[in-house]
Amino acid sequence: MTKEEILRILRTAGDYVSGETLAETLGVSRAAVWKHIHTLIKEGYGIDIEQGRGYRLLVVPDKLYPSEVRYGLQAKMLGNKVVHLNTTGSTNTVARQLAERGVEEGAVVIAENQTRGKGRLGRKWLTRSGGVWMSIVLKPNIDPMHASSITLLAAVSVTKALRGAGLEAVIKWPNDVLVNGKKICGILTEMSAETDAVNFIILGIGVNVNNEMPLETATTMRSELGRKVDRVKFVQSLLEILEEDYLTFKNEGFTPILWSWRRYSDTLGRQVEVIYQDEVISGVAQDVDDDGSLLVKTEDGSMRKIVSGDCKHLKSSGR
Ligand code: BT5
Repeated sequence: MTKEEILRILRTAGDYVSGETLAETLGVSRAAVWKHIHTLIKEGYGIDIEQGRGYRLLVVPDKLYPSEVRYGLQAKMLGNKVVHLNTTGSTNTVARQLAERGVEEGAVVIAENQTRGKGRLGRKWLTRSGGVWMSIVLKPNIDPMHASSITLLAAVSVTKALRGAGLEAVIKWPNDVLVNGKKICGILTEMSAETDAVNFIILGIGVNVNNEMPLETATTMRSELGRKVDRVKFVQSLLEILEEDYLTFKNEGFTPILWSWRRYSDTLGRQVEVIYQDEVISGVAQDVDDDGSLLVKTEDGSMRKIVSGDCKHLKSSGR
């Protein structure tokens, strides 16, 4: 895309580049170059225009534009296409529409804000600008019964990315990532499947980054680190880690992911209370099974396998 190309040239040059050079390099007219420059300025890029010298990039906006996310991104498959929206209902819904129209695996939908952010089981996900709200289209060749592996995998990748940014992130089964006991990230995987095959999975990830978050149970990267975070760098590192974990999953299966999950888990070894289909199951969280189910040892000594549910940590694991 010419606009992205212009940005790439201006970034690499770090100096003025004439309209003529841009036009020649890209094989378009100078008027077309000017049109793209105008759009970039409208999008918030600070570009100095000097007669006789050309254009110089001075300021990049704090937006998760495809041209930012894809610039220097090491992931090959994830982010091969990035759709950016200033505001939308839910990025999961947009990603689903793209997947239904046959978009390639790895497409990412990112919004600066959502008006109807979705949590699990019809719950709401609070969205404020300054966070990372994105959905990724995946097409794993797995049994639909094993789709929840993707949720656990994503929790591992987000935890690694947060740790890379300097935060002591841990996982609460099944899909929450916590820092200092507060939720910093939620994951919502939605699936389209036949009886024995997955058509696609929409992996929705919400991370509180620089945004405000009024919930007492929630925290943000900014408030934990005491400084603003470079969202583009964070998204890039997340996509790169996620791609690596996803390839491991495809090549070696779920076992290595599960070991990482166990290492980062704050749930295992704890006294928990899990709400599962109108039933409250209390006991000690013993392990996760190879389909991502939680194994809870109840007071009468029996072991319960919980496929999905809401988990409350009761006592410290002492870990
Ligand atoms: C989740 O649901 O944690 C899944 C959240 C997925 C959000 C992403 S954002 C991009 C993509 N597009 C979407 O529309 N969704 C995905 P659940 O486990 O049901 O947790 C929901 C609960 O978390 C709520 O009931 C609140 O208690 C709490 N919550 C809501 N917003 C939050 C936030 N921003 N940060 C932390 N906790 C939040």
